[in-house]
Amino acid sequence: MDMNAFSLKGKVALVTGASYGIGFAIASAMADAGATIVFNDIKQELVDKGVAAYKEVGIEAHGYVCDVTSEDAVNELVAKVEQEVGVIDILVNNAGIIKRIPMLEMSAKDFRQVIDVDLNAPFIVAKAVIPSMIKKGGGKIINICSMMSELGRETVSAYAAAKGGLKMLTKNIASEYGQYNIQCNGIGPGYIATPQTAPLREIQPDGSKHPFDQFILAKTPANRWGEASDLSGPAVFLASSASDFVNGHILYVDGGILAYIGKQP
Ligand code: NAP
Ligand code: GCO
Repeated sequence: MDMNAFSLKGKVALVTGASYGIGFAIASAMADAGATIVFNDIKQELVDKGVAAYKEVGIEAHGYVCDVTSEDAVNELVAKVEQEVGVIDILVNNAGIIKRIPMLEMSAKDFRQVIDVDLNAPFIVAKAVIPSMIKKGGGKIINICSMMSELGRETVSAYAAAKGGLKMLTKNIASEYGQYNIQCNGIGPGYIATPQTAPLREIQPDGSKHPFDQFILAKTPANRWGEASDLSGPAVFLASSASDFVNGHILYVDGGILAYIGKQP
């Protein structure tokens, strides 16, 4: 096999919400594989911090301020990137939020905000990049799904609804645009140590692990939280020509959580 199939040399990758966290790790890995990195964040301050963080690891990333829930802002971003950097070959819909609120206490406004960022925005950004991908002869779209694309749990109704919908949006984009050599797949991370999950890992006042931390370790055969870098290889694979016949697939990178009933107490 020609291992160059895993190269992203000459490709432009847009990773949304990638100043830090999972997006930063995925973008850095794609840069290591040869891609030119474009990322966005909501605030200029975070974009500047992100550009500096990429520079620290030797990556000249192109950072833009853009709220992915705004269709006008996203269309403006894509036009600017195409002008200043080049046509987007790889899109990673990574930007996301979570609100952990029991459903009966959750306002419709809060529910809608999570759906807006985690489901509507991936639709908006994919819709903005697909026309140029078609013109160019193909492209790669990777949606960052979740364990909650398959499972529910208390307090995450909006997030689970969004990530379940994102799984099906992934399959639908694959179905509708596969004929144009566009592959759309998902990555479903397990529990990854990032700012988003920091509240679930806080050390308790008595110095013990957070109950949720203990719960997740018992549910994970790998017996550890994932690191954002655990997603690097899967992301490069799905962004490369090595996965040209993989379409509509959700690749779970979860240490085995979805396969495991959980450790007997
Ligand atoms: P994170 O640390 O909270 O980072 C999320 C990123 O998205 C931040 O850079 C944030 O920017 C950005 N963002 C949020 N709303 C945005 C908007 N409207 N427009 C543009 N950027 C926006 O989260 P993470 O843990 O890295 O997660 C990244 C993705 O992986 C999310 O989709 C998440 O649902 C998913 N995921 C995470 C885990 C996990 O265990 N961590 C597991 C499965 C899936 P600001 O800082 O400006 O808000
Ligand atoms: C939660 C966590 C999870 C992770 C991730 C798991 O509160 O349950 O935040 O939702 O973020 O999505 O795959």
